[in-house]
Amino acid sequence: MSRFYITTAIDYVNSRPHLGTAYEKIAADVIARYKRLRGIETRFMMGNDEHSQNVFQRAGELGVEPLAFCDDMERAFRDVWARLDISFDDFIRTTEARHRTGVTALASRLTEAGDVYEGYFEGWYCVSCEAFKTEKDLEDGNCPVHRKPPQWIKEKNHFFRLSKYRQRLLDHYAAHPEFLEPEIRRNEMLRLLESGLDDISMSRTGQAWGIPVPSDPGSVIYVWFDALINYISGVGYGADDALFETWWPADLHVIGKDITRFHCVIWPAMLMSAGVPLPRRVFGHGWVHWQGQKMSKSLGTVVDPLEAADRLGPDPLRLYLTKEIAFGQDGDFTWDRFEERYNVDLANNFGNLVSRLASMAHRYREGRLTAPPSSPGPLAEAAVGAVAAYREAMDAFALHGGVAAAFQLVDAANEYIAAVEPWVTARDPARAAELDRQLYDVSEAVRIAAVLLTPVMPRSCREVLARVGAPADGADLNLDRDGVWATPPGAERRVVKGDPLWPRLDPGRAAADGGAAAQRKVSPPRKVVGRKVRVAADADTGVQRREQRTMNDSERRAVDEAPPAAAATPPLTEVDGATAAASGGAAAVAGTGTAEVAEAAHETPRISIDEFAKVELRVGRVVTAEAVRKSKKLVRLEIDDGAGVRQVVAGIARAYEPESLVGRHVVFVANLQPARLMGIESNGMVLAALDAEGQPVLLRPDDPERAPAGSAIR
Ligand code: ME8
Repeated sequence: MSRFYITTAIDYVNSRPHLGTAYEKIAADVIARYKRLRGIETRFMMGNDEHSQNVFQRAGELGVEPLAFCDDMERAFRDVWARLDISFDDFIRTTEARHRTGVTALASRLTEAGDVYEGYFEGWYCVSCEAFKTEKDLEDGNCPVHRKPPQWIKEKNHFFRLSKYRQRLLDHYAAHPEFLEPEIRRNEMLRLLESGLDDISMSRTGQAWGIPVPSDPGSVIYVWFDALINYISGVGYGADDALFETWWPADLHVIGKDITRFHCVIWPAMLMSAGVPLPRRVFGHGWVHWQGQKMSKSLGTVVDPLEAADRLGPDPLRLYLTKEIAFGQDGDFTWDRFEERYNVDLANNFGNLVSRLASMAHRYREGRLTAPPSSPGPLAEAAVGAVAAYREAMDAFALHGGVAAAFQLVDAANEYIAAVEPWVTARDPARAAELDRQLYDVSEAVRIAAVLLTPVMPRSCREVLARVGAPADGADLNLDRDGVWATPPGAERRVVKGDPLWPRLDPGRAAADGGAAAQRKVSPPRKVVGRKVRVAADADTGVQRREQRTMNDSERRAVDEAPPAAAATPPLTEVDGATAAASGGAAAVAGTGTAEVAEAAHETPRISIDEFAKVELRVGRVVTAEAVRKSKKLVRLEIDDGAGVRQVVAGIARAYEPESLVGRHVVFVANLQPARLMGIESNGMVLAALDAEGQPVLLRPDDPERAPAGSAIR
């Protein structure tokens, strides 16, 4: 069996993880889980970097022993990683005995190789970076990363002959172009190597917090030398040869771009000196930005990853970071964007697909789906394409591309439902096998999408797989076996209904509350400024020809389901004159319509244009639709009104399957006062014409591209 050893940077523990450091662990976790999904034996190691001066100082400020402080921080870090579902196999601390053994062994090898000598260092040192700086590294005298002045230090140090390895490093880069990715980082390192290398300090004097230099116990190993060695001490270097042989060289070091030089110049040179093979690859990811700056504890620009995970769940956070930030580049985090993507990708897209499938499977097949003996439909092809694109992207560490490929399949399944209209197929008993095929194919597409997304959203995908009747834990899945389209004739699947996996949020609320816990509710209608309906005063516009008419029996039944105490806002019934004439009338079939309508259309008094102008009519797009429980007529809709999403209850269930409504455009009254129907708040009224039987026929714009959600109607 092939193996994969993956590591992340080990974190300084002077403060808790933030979303930037968590991003790295999530990305590495996605890669590790993907490798396991591929059936590759994987070892994923992370850990804590404890011998930093910052850690020592922080412990001093708190009046505790540094080791006791590190013990506490380990618990805090492990807690965060557990809550983000980071599946590491090993967690190393640089204060552990196994690490000390590895550091001592490697430092001795460098000395034996003649690559260590004593000298004096005088220059700048940034404690936050734990790095020596030259004048040209500084910006206005400050460390460019931490935006504060470094310290000037002068001390006796042990030096490592880094300069000796310049050419060998260049040769290695030439022979192994894959050694450092992405390319921009490789080019940076090549420029650095080409400009020449100085020897570097590998020890600090006057400090007790650290691992003593073997030949000079009065000095400690410089924290970066110490830290880098974790990658080999974690797999038994200097202590357990069998373990070391099994796992080293590492297949991938995942690190932030700010520490590329340590990993791609100093670390390989140390290994060359010690005669240890180099890691196969290093990936230098970008930064998570917050308000235009690197998220950084020393800059104080941090978001707590637990707050983000608590708000919408760890999986939506993992998805956001993986999908929205091209791996290798910088990316922004904002609460608004996080919530927006949650709504778009999860509530409206993937989650909605799972709900639609479950409700159709139960409505038409009591939850049992059977694959019929006919050839697979077009979704099979979409799945094959998505799996191939996913593999290619994930193998190249283009995690965002892998997720996008999985979502292509989700989109294809939603489009397929819209195209084949299973609710129409279901009306014709002669098309039973076709309906079986349609539903089974959708369930298969959902299953495969869940398999592909398992590395990113392990918990949710487990739930999705259970709901589509293919229960499996991530650990049981194998891409070669489970990422293949399979609808063997006669195969059965039991689809399970459940609460929405990702209830839709009111977008825009997050920024306002500055990060409080999520309230999962649908928005009340928004006040739309400057978008009032204007009605042309021209008699030829048709406005004067529009009529109001009485509610017929069917409409009355619909609104009669409302509790008697419902608000009594007079609904205005209004449609385009031509449509109304062709379909025999027009009706308010929904919404706050619990009140009386003037009797007898022809006796209805005419209204002035000013009165009509009080009514705000708009185009909306149905985002979700579900039957209202215990009602034969009402459907609960969530409608994108161009400024947000509002809930409207409509009396159209006899004429429309809820699933058929998703994605379609409707015309609605936007400024009705809210009212309750069957206990559900309704914020507006959807308009429909009525056919000869009095059934509603929904209105929609002739060209939704030109009149999208939010367009005013005059
Ligand atoms: O550098 N966005 O530790 P650290 C993305 N102990 N990644 C970020 C980030 C951000 N805003 N901020 C930090 C150290 N990181 C050393 C590593 S390894 C032998 C020693 C990344 O706690 C950062 O680039 O400062 C690094 O890869 C990791 O988080 C830990 O940062």
